[in-house]
Amino acid sequence: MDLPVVSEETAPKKSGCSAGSCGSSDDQLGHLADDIRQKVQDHPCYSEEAHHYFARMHVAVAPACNIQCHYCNRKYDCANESRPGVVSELMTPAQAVKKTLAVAATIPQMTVLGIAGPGDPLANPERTFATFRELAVKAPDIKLCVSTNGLSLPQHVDELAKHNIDHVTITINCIDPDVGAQIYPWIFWNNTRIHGREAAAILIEQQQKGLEMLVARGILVKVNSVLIPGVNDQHLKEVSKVVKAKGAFLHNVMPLIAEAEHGTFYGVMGQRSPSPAELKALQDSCEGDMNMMRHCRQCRADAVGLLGEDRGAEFTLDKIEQMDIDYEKAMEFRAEVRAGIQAELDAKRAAAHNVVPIANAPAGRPVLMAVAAKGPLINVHFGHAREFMVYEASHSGARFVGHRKAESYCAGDETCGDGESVLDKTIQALEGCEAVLCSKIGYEPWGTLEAAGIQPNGEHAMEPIEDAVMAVWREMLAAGKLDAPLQAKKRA
Ligand code: CLF
Ligand code: SF4
Repeated sequence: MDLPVVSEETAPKKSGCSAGSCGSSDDQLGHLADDIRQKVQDHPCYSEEAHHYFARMHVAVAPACNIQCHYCNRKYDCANESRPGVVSELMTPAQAVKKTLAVAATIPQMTVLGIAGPGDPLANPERTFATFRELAVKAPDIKLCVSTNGLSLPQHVDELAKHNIDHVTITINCIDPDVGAQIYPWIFWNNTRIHGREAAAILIEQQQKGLEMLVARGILVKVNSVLIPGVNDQHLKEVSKVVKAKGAFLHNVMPLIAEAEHGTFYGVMGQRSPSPAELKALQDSCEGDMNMMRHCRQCRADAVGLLGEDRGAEFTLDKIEQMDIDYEKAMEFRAEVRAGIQAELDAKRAAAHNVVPIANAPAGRPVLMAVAAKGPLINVHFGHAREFMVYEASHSGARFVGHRKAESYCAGDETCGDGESVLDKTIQALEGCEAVLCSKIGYEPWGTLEAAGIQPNGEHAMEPIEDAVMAVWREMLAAGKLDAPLQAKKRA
């Protein structure tokens, strides 16, 4: 994989905000109370804007789980918080602390340490809290975060509060035990394995109780839900309403990952995953009730780096052993880097604040555009992109709506190997997008994309994403391309 580093190319640079080009990322934080904004502004999962600038890491200290989900096979990562792929190294708390300090010293933008598996962190409370306890002392500038299925949550809420853990994710796939019985074959509860509807009812009750207890203690709660077509797709809007009413801060609806080769029940049974269009439609329908997260990358339980990148290979246990870490010195550097990013974001928000709305804004339909970028600038060659961020541009601005995974078209040369079939797959992944913005693109893929109805654009290299997306939208508008509805063949 193309391992991204925070370099001149990927580091945040200027990100001026021209009229009409600021979308949800700025608006997202504007309405929040100061104390909440402090908690989310540098958390890459809780703020869409922050995910362009700040990194997170997970330490895989929690191997066991107390429930079974039909989408999980723990030879692969926890599907709640990770894409399938084995955890490379299970760690002891002491190793996890060492790794965290090494990453923090190397990646100053790493602001959050999460424990998200590969099992359930609260089914492994000694290992989880030993890690948090030590990090709270040794790296007080790192936010601590945990993701759980919620079964054991109520009994651990006080401990979570004691360690100053401000962010907790609960995976809630249903609030109806009949739906739950189709997702969870069993739970392990009071030393007994319980099956079916009864198991789902206990799990749901514990999740809801845990949510209420966390909110009562002022801890921010994000709810993750796995969208499973035909099982909970009709039900998740109700879930969204209920968790919002109970005080959850953010709802992250993620697509089911079910491949037969992962050996999960759903994978083997041929349960399908939702399409990007189905996922977006559900997220849109929930949005009136709830803040929706759309930038989740379903990370591995040992992920390191910006969301969507994986620098884990740089921090294996043997490599960490070789590192000489002066954390006090690193803390100074971290503070400098973060102050720089903060100044950058403040300037961006001030510019957004000063934008005067355009009277009689021109009509023109919304357009989906794919963007090849790491961070806030358009800085990735089309042929190197492993994912594309998708923005919806309209007269009200550019709005991040999701991302699409892709295979790298080629490793530096557009004419290499079996580039054609990879390109076909990328075109399928970009279904519904009318333009793709990247730093550069080769002649061949350009022609193939154009023929497929996706206009390539390499003219906005190193420009802020939202500005570039809006510039392209305005060009399309001026060219009269946005008067008629999009032809059905291009939309999902
Ligand atoms: Fe990790 Fe989760 Fe904390 Fe983030 S991930 S424990 S809240 S620090 Fe983030 Fe990854 Fe999605 Fe999770 S992108 S899978 S939502
Ligand atoms: Fe797997 Fe996570 Fe479900 Fe446990 S809670 S079975 S680890 S997906």
